[in-house]
Amino acid sequence: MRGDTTKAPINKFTMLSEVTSQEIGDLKTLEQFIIERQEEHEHSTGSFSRLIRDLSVAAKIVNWHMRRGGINNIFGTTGEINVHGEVQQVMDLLAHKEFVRALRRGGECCLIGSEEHSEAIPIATNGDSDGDYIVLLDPLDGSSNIEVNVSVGTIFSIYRLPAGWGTPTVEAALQPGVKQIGAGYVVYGSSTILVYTTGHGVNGFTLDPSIGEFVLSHPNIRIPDDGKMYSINEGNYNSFEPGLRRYIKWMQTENSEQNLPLSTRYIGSFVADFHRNLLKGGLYMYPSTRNNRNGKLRLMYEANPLAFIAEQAGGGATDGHNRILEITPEKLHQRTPLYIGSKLMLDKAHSFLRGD
Ligand code: P6P
Repeated sequence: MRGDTTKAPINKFTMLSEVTSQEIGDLKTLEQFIIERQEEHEHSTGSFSRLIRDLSVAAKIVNWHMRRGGINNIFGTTGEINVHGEVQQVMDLLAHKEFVRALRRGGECCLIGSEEHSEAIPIATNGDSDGDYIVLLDPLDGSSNIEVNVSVGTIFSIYRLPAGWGTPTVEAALQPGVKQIGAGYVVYGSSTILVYTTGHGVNGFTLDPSIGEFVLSHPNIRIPDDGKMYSINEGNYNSFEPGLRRYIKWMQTENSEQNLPLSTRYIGSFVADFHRNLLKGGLYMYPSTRNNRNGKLRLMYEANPLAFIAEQAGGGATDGHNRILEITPEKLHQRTPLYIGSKLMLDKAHSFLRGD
């Protein structure tokens, strides 16, 4: 009704078409949010804010390619095998190049570690690397799912170049997860959402294609202490350690008093499984298996960044025994078993793994 002053308040379910131009101003973009929060970093010069902006620009470009992949025939494999002996997807390489390009242009980053590149990549501008930050990333996790239209994601981890280090080398990147100054992921799903933390809580931003901006949609995310879903590839059941097999069987028992059985939800895309568990409660597990004795997930650019987010949201992450963020890294691409998500589910898993 014209002039109706009883309009419902804007919330995350409000369609943009229902929002007047004045109300659009109520939406907070990622860039506005970053600038608002800038003073959280001592000695903040704005360079960290620009780094997050650079990552978000690359995410928008990857999203643009992704949404047309089937039309532009950029799905499928490159015919190459990546550094880990895995078949490389066209989109893996494209995402890697877009993030390297954005970080190189932004000038805030001095070194990149990428799942798609065997060696760390120094980012020297005008002959000298003047960036303060090291970015480790999985440009496109779960990419084998792309051509069947299943959600995939980008994961990034940010460290400061240690003071007085000199020329950045891969050793400068090999810092334990507790030294991260930022971490995040982008999930390219039914919508494209960027979630990140700088150690002051976790916030999520949904890409609004009509204005080309990530808009704050999930402020101060907290993971439920308990959950009703667990994520694991049960095809590997027979190679799991006995305590884990007992834990899985416990979750499958019929016991209404203990709200059992739980449900299993396993997308085969870590970022998608993690994002659902972060919002709804749950536990993702990728333990040691016959084909991956040290687990499959990489410590530096998969486990550490999402462990930082999980802990900042009130959850946790371990290798089944030790806190992920305290593992001292030895190699850029090293793997680790991973248990990550709701605190009470993680505690229960540890109890079974200890044989309590
Ligand atoms: P599996 C994708 O390759 C990935 O790294 C994660 O995103 C995913 O959770 C896992 O591997 C799936 O591995 O062995 O269960 O197919």
